[in-house]
Amino acid sequence: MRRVGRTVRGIAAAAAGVLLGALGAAVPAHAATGFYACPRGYFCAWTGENGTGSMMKTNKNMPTLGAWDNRIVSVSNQTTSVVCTYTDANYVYDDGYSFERPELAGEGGWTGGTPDISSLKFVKTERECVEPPYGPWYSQKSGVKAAFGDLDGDGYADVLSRDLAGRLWFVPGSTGAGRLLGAGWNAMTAITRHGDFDGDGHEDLIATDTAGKMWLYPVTGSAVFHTRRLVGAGWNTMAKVTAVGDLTGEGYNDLLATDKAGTLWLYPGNGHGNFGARKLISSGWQVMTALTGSGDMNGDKIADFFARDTSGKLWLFGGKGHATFYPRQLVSSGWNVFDSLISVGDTDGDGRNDLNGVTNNRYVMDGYAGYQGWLLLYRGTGSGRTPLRSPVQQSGDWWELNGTY
Ligand SMILES: [Ca+2]
Ligand SMILES: [Ca+2]
Ligand SMILES: [Ca+2]
Ligand SMILES: [Ca+2]
Repeated sequence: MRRVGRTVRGIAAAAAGVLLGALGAAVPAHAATGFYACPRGYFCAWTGENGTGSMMKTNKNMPTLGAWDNRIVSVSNQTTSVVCTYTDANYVYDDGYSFERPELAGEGGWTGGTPDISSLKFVKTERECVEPPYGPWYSQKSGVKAAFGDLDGDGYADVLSRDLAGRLWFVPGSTGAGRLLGAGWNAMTAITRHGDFDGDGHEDLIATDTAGKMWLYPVTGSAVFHTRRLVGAGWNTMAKVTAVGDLTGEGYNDLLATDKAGTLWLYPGNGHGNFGARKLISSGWQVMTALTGSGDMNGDKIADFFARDTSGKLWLFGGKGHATFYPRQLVSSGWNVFDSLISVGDTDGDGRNDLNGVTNNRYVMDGYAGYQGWLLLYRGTGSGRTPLRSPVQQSGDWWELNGTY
């Protein structure tokens, strides 16, 4: 049975519909009647159940439905988009909304109960029925000029947000108004950034794809991406690739990578967008499920990083500046509730680096798990003894995204 395309998040639900399933038994798959009268490339609606009665078809957004207002009883989505339907005109969802995914092969459509649809629109991902396709990100202006995290150089730490359709969005901390950078980013296995790699003084993005290629995306000071450049191949032997700032003390930003055997390697940047001979740091890193290059967290101005293990413990690795580290230090437990750990420097404006995270469905509130999509801020203290304060919830509107960087 297909999944019902009627869910409402955080608002009152529309009148409950009745799901009749794929209906394949009632209507031969190729007969151009009922649901199957809907041509490819269109969203169709009928005044009767199961694709009966009068039919309308559209492939364009409809802020009002004219003669079809409050008359739609069944629908079929033969497009490749998600179609959002709203119980009010102009995509207003005060009284509810729902969505219809593209019908899969053999599926007919959806039959509802109350005919209450008054507007509809086509989107790529379900969250776009009611949210922007990126997470709501706002930061406070930092009094300290950031060496990383601020992609457009305005003093506000920024993020990159990937949606489920694979689009990557630049979200400036100053306004939260996202800008599309491009599509196809679901082919990337690692997306990471931490300062400048090619020597122009602006932070760059590094990504590795499923074929193992590593790409450098030079970014201008206004967060415009230049044409990407191939850095190297063979990175699909790595489980994780993370930009961490300067760990060698030579003044160039470096990468850390763990391979699938659990070895941690440091790739020293050369300041021209490439890397020197890698250096083995240690083994046993297969127990680490996340690495994030936080910048200096313990106040010695040398870059540090965090690692999370399979049990959910977060560890701080304090850099010594010569590709060596102080003994790891336990920060706290319970970090398995995060999908993304976000290190973009100072986000609350006090001049000290912070750590943000977006939760997965293990996050518990009021005794219940399932709170996926919450952004939490851990303010940095600048002290190695207790590097992070208790978390502060920022927003619950980060659901159904595909990573924050
Ligand atoms: Ca910025
Ligand atoms: Ca650069
Ligand atoms: Ca440090
Ligand atoms: Ca801070």
